[in-house]
Amino acid sequence: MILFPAIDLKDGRCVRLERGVMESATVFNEDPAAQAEMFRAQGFKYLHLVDLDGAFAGEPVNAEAVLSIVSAGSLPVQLGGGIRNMERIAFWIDKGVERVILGTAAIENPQLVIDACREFPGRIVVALDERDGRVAIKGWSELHEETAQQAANRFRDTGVAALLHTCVEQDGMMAGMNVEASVQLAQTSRLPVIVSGGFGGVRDLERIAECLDDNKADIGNDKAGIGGGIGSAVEGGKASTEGGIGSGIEGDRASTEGGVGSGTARIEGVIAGRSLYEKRFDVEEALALCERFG
Ligand code: AMZ
Repeated sequence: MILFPAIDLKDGRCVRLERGVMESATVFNEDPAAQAEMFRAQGFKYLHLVDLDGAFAGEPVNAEAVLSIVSAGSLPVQLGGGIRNMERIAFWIDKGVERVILGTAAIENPQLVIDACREFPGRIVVALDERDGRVAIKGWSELHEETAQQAANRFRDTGVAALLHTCVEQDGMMAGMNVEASVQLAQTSRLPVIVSGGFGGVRDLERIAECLDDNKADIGNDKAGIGGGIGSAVEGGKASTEGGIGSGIEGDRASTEGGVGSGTARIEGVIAGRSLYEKRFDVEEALALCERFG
């Protein structure tokens, strides 16, 4: 499991919001490239980068800051926010972005996801941000009619590398994640899911493992316990052949049962935001746990 440190950009600076509200922004670092380098030095392997102004504007706004991070090359980057057409996707991939995240465009123009996955296999992530049971788009300022589950079903066979599932109500609150909803999304969609919103510390990682494996007695044991638990939820099929973050991520399309604890589910990773900046958990411990989960 990957623990993604998040950098959200507003006015060229690293900020954290509460529940996605711009007015709640707290600035944590004026130098995004330096922040990325700090995350690398802490032992993180991949960066989750969001152009917040871009998500609201519908086009990249913090491109300069993004480029400063990507060209410094501290960590491979997945980037979202304001990427709404093929030209932008190609632009960022050409600049060295490992994976591109599509939120609003995936909902409003699902054909773009299909085309982009064909053009850039393994490098497209779809963001399904959920508020009041519906998908939130355009900087979370609008609610779409579909639920995340309904939208996810449309992307099942498009070849997306992963779904990013953010629970807006939890985001930036550090009070724990809506793990059950994300695991359910992974089970019904058969796609790897990145859990986002409310990460508070290692307890959330353990809860994911518990949720994936009913056998709670295995938690805390050796690889046969946690590793076996999560591993057993990942069954064969469709191994990714692309490099980058997506490599080694496998999804099984065979099972059709939904519901937590049944069928196949793959949690690719977790987004850490405010609790990371506020040093509310032990990074080393969290990274070690993720490593163990495989
Ligand atoms: O915090 C917010 N208000 C917010 C946010 N973090 N709004 C959008 N986003 C993120 C999504 C996704 O990663 O989680 O922006 C990306 C989607 O952007 P777009 O422009 O494709 O909808």
